[in-house]
Amino acid sequence: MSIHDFERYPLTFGPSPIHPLDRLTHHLGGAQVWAKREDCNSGLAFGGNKVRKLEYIVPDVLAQGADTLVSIGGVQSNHTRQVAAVAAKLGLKCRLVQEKWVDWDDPVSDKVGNILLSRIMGADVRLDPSGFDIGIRTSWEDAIADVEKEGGKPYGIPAGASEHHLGGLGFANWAYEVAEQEKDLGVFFDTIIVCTVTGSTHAGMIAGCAALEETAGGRPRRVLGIDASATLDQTSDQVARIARHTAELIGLNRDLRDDEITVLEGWAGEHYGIPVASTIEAIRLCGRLEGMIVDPVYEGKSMAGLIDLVASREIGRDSTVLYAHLGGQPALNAYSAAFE
Ligand code: 1AC
Repeated sequence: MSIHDFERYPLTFGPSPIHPLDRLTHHLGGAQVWAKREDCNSGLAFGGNKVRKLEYIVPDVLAQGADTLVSIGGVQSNHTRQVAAVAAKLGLKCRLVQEKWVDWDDPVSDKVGNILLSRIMGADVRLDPSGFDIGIRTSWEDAIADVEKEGGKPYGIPAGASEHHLGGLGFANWAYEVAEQEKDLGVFFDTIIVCTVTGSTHAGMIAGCAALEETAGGRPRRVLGIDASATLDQTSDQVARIARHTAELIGLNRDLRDDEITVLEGWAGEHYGIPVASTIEAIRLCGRLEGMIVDPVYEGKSMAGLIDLVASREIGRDSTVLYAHLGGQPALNAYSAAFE
């Protein structure tokens, strides 16, 4: 079995764009930095990394004859917004549990950005006071049971689609897509930087890169996850578990080594969803140098990591780095106070 044997329901425009970040590269004075843009990957509600994962989950939704997608995230979850978009596209209903994962005192944070888009797309949005946790949530299990009691046919998609058995496939395939784009562009990305919280984006990349190396003669590269959960142990365990499961699904004939699974701490701050000084600096830097918008919850933190790793030469001057932009920008609407 390989990644190519899994059914994929097309929800993206095709390969997401890759482009150099020349002015950022010049500013950092070191590694060549490029970005691969999941924020431009689809016409569904501004796209994002979850759309890629859902391409591999939708065939199972359709096979099961479900009529309602049930998912969960924080109030400003990008994931739930993308589930709402996919439900709308498929003509399904959508029930979303939006927990209070972030203690961010903005009076409109439950009204703007991602949650606004989910409401516009017709999702049944239910707020829940529970705090942050990347694991399986009883509020989500209750929502699935409620849809069933109401006579619906629910299909549960956990936070970030990460604890779903097919949740790592979207980004395993991303690795193959990168390899094709490298041939066209005449570059090789020796280092990938990705934000990690619930884990399946990062885990899928690890599994995909390992499989590429084993089956298609791919060159080894580092996939560095930047933790934005501020619950490092839980995220690291989840990344490792999903990476190993996904590697097995796509036919990797060996166990992943521990040194292939790297989650770096130092840029999350104390809490998921709360930007720190380095987050805000990274957001402003990308905006001013590249016109590229990154967000305070995910990409601002992974970009802060990239900047420091290049500055400290942990990523060498001769490195060519691919920054995975996962598409978290709509949450910015809830963070205006951070930029006053
Ligand atoms: C945490 C999964 C996550 C989201 O958008 O809800 N990235």
